[in-house]
Amino acid sequence: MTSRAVLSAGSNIGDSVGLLRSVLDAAGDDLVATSDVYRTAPWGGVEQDDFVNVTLIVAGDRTPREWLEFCRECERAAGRVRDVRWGPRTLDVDVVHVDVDGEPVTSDDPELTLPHPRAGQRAFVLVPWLQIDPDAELAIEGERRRVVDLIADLDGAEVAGVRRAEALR
Ligand code: PH2
Ligand code: MG
Ligand code: MG
Repeated sequence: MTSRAVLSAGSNIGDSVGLLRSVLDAAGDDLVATSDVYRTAPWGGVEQDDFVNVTLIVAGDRTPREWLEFCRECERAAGRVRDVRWGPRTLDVDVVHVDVDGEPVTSDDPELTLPHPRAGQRAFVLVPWLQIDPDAELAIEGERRRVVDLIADLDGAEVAGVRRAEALR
């Protein structure tokens, strides 16, 4: 199965930029595009350090479930630490969106809900995604929305909290 996936990676513990780079390295030839690194205010109400985030596009011979496995493998390799929901973590890699044969995949599997149910509210996902795909679209409650419009609908302070920091490669 040839698919294209949008992944979001984040970290706020340890060598965070190095951990983001480890995801790109693991993607190898499947890596299609990478955003710059963004420094982002924590989303979700837990008081903690700022995160670094990237959004990447990968494509290859994997099922959506296999992209999830790829993400988990990256997290394991990073010695993932996570205690609190939406709290600090060494490395989090989430599957945001998958296309198979050019069509978006939807799934209500609790382990892999597609598209990611909270991506549309997260400037730290959407802003880097828009950088690498200006035409990106995300289904919100079944309705296809342009990512550029989703960002315009977010709270301005939230968007301003997502600051482009450096190129990864
Ligand atoms: N990840 C979370 C919770 N909050 N906030 C930012 N800015 N970036 C993240 O990657 C992040 C978050 C849990 O997945
Ligand atoms: Mg996450
Ligand atoms: Mg996650």
